[in-house]
Amino acid sequence: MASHASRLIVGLAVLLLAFVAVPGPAAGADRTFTLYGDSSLGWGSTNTTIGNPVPALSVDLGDNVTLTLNASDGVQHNWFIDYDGDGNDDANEPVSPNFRNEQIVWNFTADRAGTFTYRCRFHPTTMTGNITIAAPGNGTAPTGDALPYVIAGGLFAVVVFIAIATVYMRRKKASPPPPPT
Ligand SMILES: [Cu+2]
Repeated sequence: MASHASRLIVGLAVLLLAFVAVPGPAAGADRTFTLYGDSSLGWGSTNTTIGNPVPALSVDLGDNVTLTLNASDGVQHNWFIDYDGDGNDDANEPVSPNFRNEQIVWNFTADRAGTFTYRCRFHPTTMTGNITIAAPGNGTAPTGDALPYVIAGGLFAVVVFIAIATVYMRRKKASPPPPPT
């Protein structure tokens, strides 16, 4: 029976090591934005604040960006990042499906650093905004994003340590007295 507690301690230790070995959010963070589109007014973060160009979006390189796209003006729209600035959605640019009088949820990976114009392919001059994709190390955002994970990791390590110590102490208390010699 003693090996049961030992195995539990080893298991917790492995769990702790595995967690410590993970260096925070190395892959991109999840970012979400909601946009409302209108062919004559532009984009807005709410359906009463639509303008052109507005609003500006900021993410980090490698982020998984989820957009909730809305339109209710009766015409087709899409959303794309005009990486090369030619006004067209190209094969190597993030391009959403078309949407009309509906809400769609679509995601892409921010795979190029810089500040770009996002547009609608059907209204490329009246529906525009800026998106900044920050490269690692050139801004404060990555540090700010990582901080909660670092704190959570530290707290988790403390909890695991207390759990291991508790199991160990209980095991010692429960041990039968040594057999008479
Ligand atoms: Cu449009």
